[in-house]
Amino acid sequence: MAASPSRPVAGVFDPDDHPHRRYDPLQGSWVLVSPHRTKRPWQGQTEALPPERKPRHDPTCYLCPGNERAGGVRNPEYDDVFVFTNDFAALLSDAPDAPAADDPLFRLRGTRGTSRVLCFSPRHDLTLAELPTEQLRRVVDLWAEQTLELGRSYDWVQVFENKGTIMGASNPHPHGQIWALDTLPTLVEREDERQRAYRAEHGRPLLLDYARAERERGERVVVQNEHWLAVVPYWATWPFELLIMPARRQIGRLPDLTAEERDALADLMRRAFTRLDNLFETAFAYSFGWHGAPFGTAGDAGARAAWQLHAHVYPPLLRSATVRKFMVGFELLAEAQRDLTPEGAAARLRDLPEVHYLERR
Ligand code: H2U
Ligand code: ZN
Repeated sequence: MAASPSRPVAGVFDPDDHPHRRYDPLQGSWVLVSPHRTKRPWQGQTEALPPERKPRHDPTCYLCPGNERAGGVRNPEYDDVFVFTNDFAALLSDAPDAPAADDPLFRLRGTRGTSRVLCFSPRHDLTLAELPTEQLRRVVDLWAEQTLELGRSYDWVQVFENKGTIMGASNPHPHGQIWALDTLPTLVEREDERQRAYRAEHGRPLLLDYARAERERGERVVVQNEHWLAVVPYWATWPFELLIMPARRQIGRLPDLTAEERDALADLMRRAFTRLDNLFETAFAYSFGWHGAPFGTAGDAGARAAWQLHAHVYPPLLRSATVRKFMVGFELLAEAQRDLTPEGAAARLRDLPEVHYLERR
């Protein structure tokens, strides 16, 4: 074998140096880890940086208080959080019945649901990381209220946020979305299966065991408090991916959180997102969202015993405010792959201050 600059010394296996695969117990899939490649040079694409300073109110923003949205509806002069039905909803509550098509090559199912947009604050210029903790707490309450309400009609309530143009967010105004539907989406169905199987085999919820193990090991922990834990999961795909989960007890869904747990969550989220922003001194783009026990017939006793509430944070940035990880080639054709180890990523995030870089300037 020819010598190569990135080729580690063969011999005793070292997970910090040698290629290996790790198992994602929530998805039942594998990720290839290639730590020796972190030394390779890069001359690829860079992303344009968004402007750092935004106005508190933007007259052209369709989410700011008092402004007009598509179709001519005007937002109220809201001064807290604000929810409306997406003017371009991906799911419709009154979609017509679809005849089930069961040809093995042309299967189809009808589906009903709804999509909402959630404004986290009237301030156009702040992100979740910069919101005062009290306002972040209001956002947690809003997620819980919305989940409870939509869970009465739909099996799955997906709370999420796309942040940053490189993750497809259409507007910098701090906002998220909720899509609710009458069936379990594909990735959720797999988490449901995996958590039920783990509970059946081990007698405890998968993510409660995982949180305990990660608190003991410590090497992948980024932020924690009395009630919550944020780690770069052992099986992370994205370079600085985070998994946020309850630290100590089983909690099925957002509405089940106590007042104290909600305060603690606001604290943990502010600290975790501040660390991400501080890493490359930029508003860190991500897709972020909550998974909890399903509702309706999908939320039976078995599901409620197995599910642990958690949030996935998937940020694309890799080595600077402008260099992202692409999921291409091997990832699209074979399986997820990463270079930087989850332990290395967690150590970098742990080394950062919890004061936001914009506040320090
Ligand atoms: P994203 O930034 O994650 O794309 O969310 C913004 C949503 O806002 C998007 O789904 C909706 C879009 O359909 N929208 C409205 O409902 N009304 C508007 O006037 C513009 C955008
Ligand atoms: Zn705005």
